[in-house]
Amino acid sequence: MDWGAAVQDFREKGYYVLKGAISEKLREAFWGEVRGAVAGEPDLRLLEGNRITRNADRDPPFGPLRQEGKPTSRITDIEFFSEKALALALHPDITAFLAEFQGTKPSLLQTLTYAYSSEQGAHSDRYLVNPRQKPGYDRDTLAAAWFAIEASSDENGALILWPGSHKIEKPRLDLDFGDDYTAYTEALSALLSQNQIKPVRFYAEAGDVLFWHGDLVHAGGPILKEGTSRRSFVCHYGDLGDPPKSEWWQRKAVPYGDGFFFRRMKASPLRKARNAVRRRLGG
Ligand SMILES: O=C(O)CCC(=O)C(=O)O
Repeated sequence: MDWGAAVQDFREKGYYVLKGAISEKLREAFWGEVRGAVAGEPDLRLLEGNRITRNADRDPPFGPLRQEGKPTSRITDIEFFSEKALALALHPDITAFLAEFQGTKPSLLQTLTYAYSSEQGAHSDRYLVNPRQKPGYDRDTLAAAWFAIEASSDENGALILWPGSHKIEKPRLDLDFGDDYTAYTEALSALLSQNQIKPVRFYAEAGDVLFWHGDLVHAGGPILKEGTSRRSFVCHYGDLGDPPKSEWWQRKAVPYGDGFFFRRMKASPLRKARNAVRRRLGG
């Protein structure tokens, strides 16, 4: 594989597709571990909009990952509970591509696991990915890999991409819109039109991997056939150094294949007690 040519194409368009990179066996084993974690891991976290909840604190635990009228939920950091998540995230083809892009070994910053399209409006990840282990990382090295665990179509909300949009200056959700997501996505959509950047849909086959540049505008397509799943796994990477150092006491860098991930350290007894009180008080 000519990774240099692949990365040149990526730098130009802002995305790159590796067709059929992931075997069915690995995809299904991964999803089996996701199901296992949902059923048995009290500390698994779920993100809905901006709200994070622990599996154990939900009533009923987890429930469906999509409910009418609510933002689509995603599991965060499944790699704390799933070895197969690491086998995907730091697969040799993935780390080879990212090493070519970044010029150093990639660090896995965070992961999101979806059973459905997020239906999330147009956005760039550049200022949305803020890893606790190193908030001040070099954002020019940010890239994502999106793994198709199943095929995507118009019915289940195939991803929407705006090729070349990583090259234009954009407003920020936090600084320019006070975290008003609707106003932010509307402004981005207007900016894309002004720059005559037209969207393309990514109709994935199961096993495809799509890389997108940290500043490429993308969106989760609307689900046209209610209830149709679109299982996917999204990993964000950046250059945090080799070896990377966490600036946060609860994360420790661990080598895996040709990259790194961060393991969550156990909370101290004092912190555990404080968290329990907070939860009881609903804080
Ligand atoms: O899979 C999706 O629907 C969108 C994912 C996404 O936009 C993201 O994780 O940044």
